[in-house]
Amino acid sequence: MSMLSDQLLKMERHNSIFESAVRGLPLPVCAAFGDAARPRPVAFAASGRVLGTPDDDKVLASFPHSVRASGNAVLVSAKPKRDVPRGRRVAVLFSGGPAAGGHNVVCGLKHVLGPDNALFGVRPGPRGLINGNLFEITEADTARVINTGGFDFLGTDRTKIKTNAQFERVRETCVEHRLDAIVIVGGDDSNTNAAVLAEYLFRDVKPDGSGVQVIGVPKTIDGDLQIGDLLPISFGFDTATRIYGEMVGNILQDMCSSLKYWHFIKLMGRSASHVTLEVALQTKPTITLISEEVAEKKQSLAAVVDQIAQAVAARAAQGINHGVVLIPEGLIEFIPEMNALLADLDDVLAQHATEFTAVVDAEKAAFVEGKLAPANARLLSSLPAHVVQTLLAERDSHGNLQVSLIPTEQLLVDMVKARVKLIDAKAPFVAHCHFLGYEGRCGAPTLFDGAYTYNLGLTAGSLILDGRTGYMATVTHLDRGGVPRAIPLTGLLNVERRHGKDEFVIMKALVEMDSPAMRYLLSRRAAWMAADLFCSPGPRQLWGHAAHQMPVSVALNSGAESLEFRIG
Ligand code: FBP
Repeated sequence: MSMLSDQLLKMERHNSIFESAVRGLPLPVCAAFGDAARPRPVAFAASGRVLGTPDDDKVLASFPHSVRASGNAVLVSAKPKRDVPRGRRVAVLFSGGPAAGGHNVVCGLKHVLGPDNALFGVRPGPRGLINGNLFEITEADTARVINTGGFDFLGTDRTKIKTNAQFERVRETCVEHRLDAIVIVGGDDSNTNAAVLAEYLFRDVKPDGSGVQVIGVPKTIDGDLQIGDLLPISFGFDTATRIYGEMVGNILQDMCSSLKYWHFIKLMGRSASHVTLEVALQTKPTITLISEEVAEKKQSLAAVVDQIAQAVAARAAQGINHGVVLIPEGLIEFIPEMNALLADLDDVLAQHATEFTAVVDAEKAAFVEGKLAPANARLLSSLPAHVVQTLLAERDSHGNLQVSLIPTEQLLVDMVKARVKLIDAKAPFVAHCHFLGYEGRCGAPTLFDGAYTYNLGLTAGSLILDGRTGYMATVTHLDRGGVPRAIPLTGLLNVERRHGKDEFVIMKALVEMDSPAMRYLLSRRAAWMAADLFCSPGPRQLWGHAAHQMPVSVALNSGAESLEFRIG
């Protein structure tokens, strides 16, 4: 066999030249954890901040143990942990969509728990916890997965632990595997589930009557799990937006080279438009739609279409027949008339679930239209069949509509084409559609995500060794060394009407119109539309000058002086 074919064979199973190199990438740690080569657990103390929501009374009634234990106090790393407990058995799982850096959370956990405690991986996600599918994670495992993208080491799923039977099965898993703690790496819904589980497992699980600790870790590429200065961003957002930023930069470069196409690019991000805002700040495209702005201005679908069509016609009048339009994945849900339709649909589908399942596919739309308010029924019947089909599709286990399946970009292109013809029949308009979604979730973490997640793992493990439960791990001051903290989950819970009933939820953080990042976009957007001022952020770097960047929107919103992050 030739040397080259031998080398190619060795690359199989995650051993490309790149993957082998990133395993050796050094990760900085917050000063609180001491030496990066041998990070030590830290103890926590109350920071003086207490969280709460208008629904505090209802939260106390449903989560009495957790609220009394934490007092909803935010914790901050205080000093190195003395008398580190031994023999702890900790399980970790991924929940929801994958995001870059999850493997480093596991590595941080394993390293801080040390050889005297055991870490178990749960496969896959909450379903694995219900089914008791656990295996012990070794040092060799962490050396293999560190700095690699995706969640493939453990897998993930979207099961919501909600029925009594499911809770009982989780308790059985804890007893069978003699667990002391569970770490749930997930988004807003999964961390809400972590709060519920922390209360359920608070006591009477182990033979001595004690409970099982539950700690959440904030993950989602959508960036909609943010809690002011306590949680500037969830992990995975930076990597995903840097991957999308590179691709959008390339398309902008092609647009300006070919000079004949409009590109409509939908970007992932189920509800909030953080991903689209970030990619716009990185690349400066022709048009950027922000769902929250559409909602605030109460724009109809026709108004959004008209806004784009007018821009197409205005540029055509200048002899410019190209452009790039960024579209947030969740746009449809923020257009007021569509939002009213979706809320009505959710209630109808929840109330008539059994009848709806029995109706044959071809008649499902007519069945639902008969039960909707007249205006909503009219709107539904005006939409293309493929869009209606997606709106009627099964929700995930958290009750979410699968917005990534709605072809908003194609819907807009069709409607803009028709509208441009009416404004200026001679204006050329040739458009391509793109959806940048799944390709951004599992890339190897940026240095920002890699370091952030490793320190989140160290923080989550320290919280466990410090005897805490019902908290979400966080690291603040990302441009000034990094400070490990803990956010009480019950201090974040609100009651929201979802799918026809009241539920406890951690509210999704939407793009705020008066946030510095949004204000910056608004201050430059007209100039980007008038002339092609775009830039190409290029491929993400793990070594060298361009590696030490944090997301532009995070830097702007946190008042940082530059894009440079600094941990350690
Ligand atoms: P999480 O909030 O669970 O991290 O998932 C985010 C996301 O990537 C959304 O941006 C997208 O709408 C959705 O997951 C797609 O879900 P699925 O992987 O089930 O298709």
